[in-house]
Amino acid sequence: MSLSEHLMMSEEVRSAIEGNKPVVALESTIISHGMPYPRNLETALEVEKAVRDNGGVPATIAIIKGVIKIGLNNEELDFLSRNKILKAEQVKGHIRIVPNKDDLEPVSSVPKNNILKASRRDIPYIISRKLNAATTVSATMIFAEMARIKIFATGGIGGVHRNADKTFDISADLTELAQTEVAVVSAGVKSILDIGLTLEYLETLGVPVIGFGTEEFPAFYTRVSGYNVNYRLDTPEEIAALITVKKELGLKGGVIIANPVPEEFSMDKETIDKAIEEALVKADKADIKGKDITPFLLAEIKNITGGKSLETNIKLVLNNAKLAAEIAVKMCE
Ligand code: PSU
Ligand code: MN
Repeated sequence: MSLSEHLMMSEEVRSAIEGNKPVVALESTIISHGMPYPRNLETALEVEKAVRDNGGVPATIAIIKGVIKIGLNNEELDFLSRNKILKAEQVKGHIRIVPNKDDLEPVSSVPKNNILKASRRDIPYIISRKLNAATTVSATMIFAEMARIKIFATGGIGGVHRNADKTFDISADLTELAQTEVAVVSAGVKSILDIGLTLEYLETLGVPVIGFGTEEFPAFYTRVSGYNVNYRLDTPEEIAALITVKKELGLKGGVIIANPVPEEFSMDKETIDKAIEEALVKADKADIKGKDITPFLLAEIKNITGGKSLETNIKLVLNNAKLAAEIAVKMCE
C-alpha cells in the first residue's frame, strides 16, 4: 500500500489544502487521554469552532481502524472521546497497549472504546494491526507534514521529565520538533516536567522557542515559570514571517510558539505547584511509567484541584487554536 492509501483527508481539509487556505492541525491525545468525557468532546468541538471563527479550517488528526484520518467528523470525535478510563492499578504494567482486552472494567459507565496513544514509535504497529489511536504532538506533527499542513495547535507539549537523569523519560515530541516542519502553538510545558531541562534540550535540537507577547516561557496552567523564551514576538504577522523565513532557508524542524494562558484563567502558581507535587508522589507510589505518566498526572491534578485545572486547560487550548488560525491566515497571504 502507498502512503495515500494509509492516509485519508476529509473533503473540507483536502480542498482547503489544495486551495492554499489556512488549515490548522489539531491533536487527539488531548481528547482521548488528556480530559474526561464528556468535557473532552465538548472541548474538541469548541476548539474546531475557535479555528473556524478565526478564519481557519480545523484538521483534527487521529488513527481510526488503522487509517490516518486528517479532519474528523463529529461521529469520529465522539468515538475518540469515549476512551476507557482505567484505574491506576490497571494502567500499571502497560495494560493500555493491549488491544481489545475487555476484562477491564471502565471506571465510568460511559466510555467504552480502546483508544491507544500514538507517538512516532507506535505508528507502524497501530496501522499494521488496524487499531485506533489518538495522536500525540509527535504523531500529529508527522501526519500534518504528510498532509502539507504547516501549523498545529495543542495545549502543552511533552518535554524532559523531572528525574530524567535517572528515568531517561524525554518526550518524543522534542525530537519530532527537531526534524518535522510544523509550527506548534502551545501554552508552554507543565511543571510536571523539568522546564529548564526541556528548554536546554530544545536549544540542543535547534528548535526556536518564541513567546507570543511574552518574554517568559509559560508553564501551561500559569503564565509564570521563571524561564525565558528565546525571542518575543507580538503579532501573528511577525510569527508567520519567522516561520516562512525558516522554510525559505531550508532549516528543518518545527518552531514552538509559546502562548500564555489568558490572565483571567491563569491558576495561582502556588496552588498548582502543590497539586503537581502531590500528583507526582502518587504516580511514583503507583509505579506509573512511560506513556502512562502524562495522562495519569493530568487526571490526578484535576481531582486535586477540584476540576479547576481542567477548566484552565480548556481555556488555554481554545486560546492556542485562535492564535494558530491567525498565524495560518497570515501565512496564506
Ligand atoms: N500536555 C497536555 N495535555 C496532553 C498532552 C500534553 O497538557 O494531553 C499530551 C500531548 O499529546 C503530548 C503528549 O504530545 O501528552 C506527551 O506525552 P508523553 O509525555 O508521554 O510524551
Ligand atoms: Mn515519556
